[in-house]
Amino acid sequence: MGIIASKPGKQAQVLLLGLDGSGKTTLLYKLKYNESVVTVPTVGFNVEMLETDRSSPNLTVWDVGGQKRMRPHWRHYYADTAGLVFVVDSWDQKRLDEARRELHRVLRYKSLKEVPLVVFANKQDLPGAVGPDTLSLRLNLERMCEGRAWFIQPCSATTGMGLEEGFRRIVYLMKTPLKQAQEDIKVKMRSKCFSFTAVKQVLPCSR
Ligand code: G3D
Ligand code: MG
Repeated sequence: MGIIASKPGKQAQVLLLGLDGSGKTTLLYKLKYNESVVTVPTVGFNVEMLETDRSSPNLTVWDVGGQKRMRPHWRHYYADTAGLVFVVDSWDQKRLDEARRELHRVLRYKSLKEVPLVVFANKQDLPGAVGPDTLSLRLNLERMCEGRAWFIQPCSATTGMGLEEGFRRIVYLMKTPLKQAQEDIKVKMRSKCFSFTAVKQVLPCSR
């Protein structure tokens, strides 16, 4: 019996957004199958289920195309979204302003007001990629995310670095009241050993 059957009704929707070429589809399939896939621009969407530990809902992850003509359709996925993941190409500095504008547009939607956010600072394997601190400033995250639980996760979708950590964080933020999450993060930052104890593991599904 699979975990889905042993956790009836426990399912949460995570929306994976970001500009075209930021690495969303690569990230989703690396996380799910631990395989680097050759991607083509996503027209429409990809959807995959990720299984989590018994205490957390499984995740239905929607990877929606990021091209300009697809972005007006993003809002059709907002209603049931419990967690938001925004992927940024940290190497392509020419498109960071565009990424910021699109992220801010998403965050202003009323129905996403209290939905937790994890930003993946992707393509950290490339020399010259900006780190999470700089990216957080360039995206003006602190100000835009007032009243929202959020986290920025450096990662590489091609090597897999940071992917499970980032998804563990979104699960944790989805499960934890905002005040407690902020307290936990402060305590763990102070002790310099930042780790999430509330969520054991996000396990990629077996095929
Ligand atoms: P998207 O789904 O957000 O549109 P894709 O983006 O997953 O299709 O990825 C776009 C391109 O970026 C792909 O290269 C992919 O291999 C590359 N890419 C994604 N993540 C990373 C990463 O972490 N590091 C590096 N170096 N490249 C990455 P192509 O050449 O097929 O366009
Ligand atoms: Mg894609």
